[in-house]
Amino acid sequence: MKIIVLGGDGFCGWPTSLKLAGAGHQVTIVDNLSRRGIDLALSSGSLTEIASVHDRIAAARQHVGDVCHENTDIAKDHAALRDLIAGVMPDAVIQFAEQRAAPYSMIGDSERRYTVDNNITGTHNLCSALVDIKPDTHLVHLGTMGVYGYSREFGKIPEGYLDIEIKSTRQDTQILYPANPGSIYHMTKCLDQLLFQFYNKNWGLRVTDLHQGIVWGVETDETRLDPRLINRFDYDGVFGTVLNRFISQAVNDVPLTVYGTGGQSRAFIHIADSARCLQLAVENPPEPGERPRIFNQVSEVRSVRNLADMLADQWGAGIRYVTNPRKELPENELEVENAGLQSLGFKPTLLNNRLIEDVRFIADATRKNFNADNVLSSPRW
Ligand code: NAD
Ligand code: USQ
Repeated sequence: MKIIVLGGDGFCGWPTSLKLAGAGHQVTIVDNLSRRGIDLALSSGSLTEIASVHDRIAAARQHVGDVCHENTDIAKDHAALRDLIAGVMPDAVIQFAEQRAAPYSMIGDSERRYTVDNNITGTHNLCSALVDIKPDTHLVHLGTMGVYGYSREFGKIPEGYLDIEIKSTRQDTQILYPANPGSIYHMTKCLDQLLFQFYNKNWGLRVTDLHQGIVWGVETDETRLDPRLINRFDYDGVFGTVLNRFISQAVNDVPLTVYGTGGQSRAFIHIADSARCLQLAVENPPEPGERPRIFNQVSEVRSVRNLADMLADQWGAGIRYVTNPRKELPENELEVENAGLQSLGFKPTLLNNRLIEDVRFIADATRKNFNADNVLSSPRW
C-alpha cells in the first residue's frame, strides 16, 4: 500500500513508519520537525540522541524498506499538503501530526492557541484535501483515551459510541461518547471527532480513529536495527509520560514524582503494540459507508500509584508525592473495552519485567542527558 504518515518523525510515528515499511508498504513521512523545535525552545528533549531526519531516512532505506520524508507544515501549508496527496495518491494517511502534550497546551496563551490552530487546522486541512483529491483514502487518526474523561460514570468505556435510551420515545440508539477533556490538548482530540463525523456523513470519508492510551517503552524490533534508527525518549515534566518518566527517575536516583495520591487510573500500551495496532488498522480498512470506526488502542489499565509501587519494590526507588499540577480526578476507576483491535488480531502485551528492563537499560545508557531541572517542569492548571 502507499501510505502517508503525517508526524512520522515523532515518538509514535517513527516506529510505526518503520513497521509499515518493513511490512512492504511504501511510506511517505510528512513532518515539519516542529517537535524538535519545541525541544530546543523548552531546553528539554529526548534522553536518547535521535539522528537527524536525513540520517534516519538513509538508515531506514538501508535496513528496513521504502521510506522518504517531506518537510511540510500540514496546518500552515494547505497547498503543499494537497500537492503531496495528489502526487502520492495514497491508499491510507495516518495522522500523528498534532501537538500532543497536555501540559504543553496548558502553559499559557500562545501554547493554547498553537495547540488548537495546529491540531484542528492540520486535521481539517487533511479531511478537506482528501475529499477533493482522493476520497476513497482511509484516514487513520491518533485520538486519545482522554476524550472520554477517565471515569466509570457510564460504566465500562465503549469504543467511541455509547448505547443510550431516549427517555421520551424509549428508543435505543448510539451517540458519540460525551466528550470530557481535561486539557486544551485533549479538547482538540474531541473536536477532531466532530470533523470526522461530518466529513464521513457528507462525503463518506473512511475514518478509523484510534483512542490510544499512554504509550510507554522506547524501542521496537525495527528501531534497534541501527543506532540511527533509535526512537526518542521524553522524560521531562511537559512531554514525558508517566511510566517512562518513572523509569528514568529511578535510574537517575530521583524519587518518583507521583502527582497527588497517585490514585489516577489510566490505560497503557507499549510502543511496539502501538505500531502493530497501526499496521492492523491500516491493513483492515472500514467498509465504504461505515460511520467513523473508533477503536480503543490500549493494552491494560494501571494506576499511577501501582506503577510507582512496582518500581519501588523492584529497584528500591524512592517515591515523592507532589502536589498535583493538574486539574483531574484525584482517584478514579477505569475499565476500557478494546475488542475492536483484538478482532483484527491484536494481542495486547502486558507490562512485564523484560520490557521494563529494556527501558531501564536505555535510561542507564543515556544518564548524561538527564537534566534534573526538567523533572518537575509541568505548568499548573
Ligand atoms: P510527537 O510530538 O513525538 O510527534 C508528533 C510529530 O508530529 C512530531 O514529529 C512533530 O514534528 C509533527 N508535527 C506536529 N505538528 C505538525 C504539523 N503541523 N505539520 C507537520 N508535522 C507536524 O508525539 P507522539 O507521542 O508521537 O504522538 C503522536 C500522536 O499520537 C499524537 O496525535 C498524539 O496525540 C497521539 N497519542 C500519543 C500518545 C503518547 O503517549 N505519546 C498517546 C495517545 C495518543
Ligand atoms: N503523572 C504523575 N507523575 C508524573 C507524570 C504524570 O503522577 O510525573 C500522572 C498525571 O497526573 C496523570 C497520569 O500520570 O494522571 C498520566 O499523565 P501522562 O503525562 O503520562 O499522560 P497524559 O498527560 O494523559 O498524556 C499522554 C500523552 C497524550 C495522550 C494521553 C493518553 O502525552 O498524547 O493523549 O497520554 S490518555 O492519558 O489515555 O488520555
